[in-house]
Amino acid sequence: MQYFTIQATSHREALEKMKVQYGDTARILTHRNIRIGGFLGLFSHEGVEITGYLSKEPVRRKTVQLEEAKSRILDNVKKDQTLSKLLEEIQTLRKDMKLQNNTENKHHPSINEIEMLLKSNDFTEDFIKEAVNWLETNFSLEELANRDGLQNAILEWIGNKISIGNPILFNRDGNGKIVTIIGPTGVGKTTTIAKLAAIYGIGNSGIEPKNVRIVTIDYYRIGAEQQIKKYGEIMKIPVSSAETREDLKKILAIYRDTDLILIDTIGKSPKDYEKLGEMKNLLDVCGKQSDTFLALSATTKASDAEDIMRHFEPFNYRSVILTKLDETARIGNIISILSKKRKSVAYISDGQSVPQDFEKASVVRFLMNMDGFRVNRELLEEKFGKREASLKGIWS
Ligand SMILES: Nc1nc2c(ncn2[C@@H]2O[C@H](COP(=O)(O)OP(=O)(O)O)[C@@H](O)[C@H]2O)c(=O)[nH]1
Ligand SMILES: [Mg+2]
Repeated sequence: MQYFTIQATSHREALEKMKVQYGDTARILTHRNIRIGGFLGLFSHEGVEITGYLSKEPVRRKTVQLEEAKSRILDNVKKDQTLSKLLEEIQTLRKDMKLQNNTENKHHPSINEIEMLLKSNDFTEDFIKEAVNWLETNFSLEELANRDGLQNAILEWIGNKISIGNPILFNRDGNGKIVTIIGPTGVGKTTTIAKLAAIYGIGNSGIEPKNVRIVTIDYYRIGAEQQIKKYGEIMKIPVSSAETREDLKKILAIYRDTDLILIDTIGKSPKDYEKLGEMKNLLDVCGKQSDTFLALSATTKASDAEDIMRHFEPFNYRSVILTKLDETARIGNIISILSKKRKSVAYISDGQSVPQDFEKASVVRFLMNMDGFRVNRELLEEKFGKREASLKGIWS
């Protein structure tokens, strides 16, 4: 991008100079009054300074457009068109002019570039608007011209919008820690339960194996119970199923001395309010002891994700487990909605392998996933790595 600065004694003269030197591609960015010439402030005179840049496309003169439109209208009239046709023409012309005014030169080209990148990463319109607004109000022209710097800045801004939730924290009072995973059908709740059971039950990444039990209330779906029982068998972790509040109460009482009770839940459609109500009633037996996570697939559309979060709100889930991260290169949709709903994400799941494809969520990991950005990993590690290291939790 080529920038220019022009000084002149009047605004009109500055514009004329600009036209002569740069023609139709010149776009003005700033305009200010200055003092020109002189020595130590003496003999100087008033003047103006304009700055701007050269656009790739020359501005199509509006007068040319108007002329074209006028002859189009006259042609139509000549052809004996009705008055309504004429009105239609005028309206289209008006719209065209408005559209052109709206898109032309609205933002600095660097901001346009960021806007496109955010769009291609599936960030929501609201989120993008906020980002553009932030760039417009906080960056000087000079800073805007530094595109790499701007990309780092916007990534950091996005990073600050991502909230990372604590992983499972074990009670110190010896009571069984209950972890419940809720969420729509097929997002990977059962797979995640198996992963957590393996990580904590078998011991992994330097963790002492813990006493783990699995409870399933996924009895509606044929085969669902077998699925988790199979995992249990392989890992030698007992699996019980609960169909009623009484069942669940009993099971929790029996397992009160275990380190971790993982509860796998029914994956009914979030729109099936009746079933959700039943499930809530059943899970209420766990009381405040339950640490509840919402499993959400990274492939979910932003509007659907928002609906899901709303429907599961009554379960008071503490944080989100983002699943199927391996199935999409774009996560702006989820980041936008998590930020809008002020919800944190504690874990990510990025594949079907138990327990490998599972880790604590991290801002750096999310930002590294961003498509089309020239990511400076070191810089991001420095900004966010330390903060994440200080997050409590035994498993890192
Ligand atoms: N690609 C991918 N598939 C997953 C992931 N987690 C689970 N799955 C698969 O998604 C399907 C549904 O998983 P399941 O755990 O039964 O979902 P649930 O209905 O929520 O319990 C299974 O085929 C899993 O192997 C993941 O992180 N990535
Ligand atoms: Mg399941």
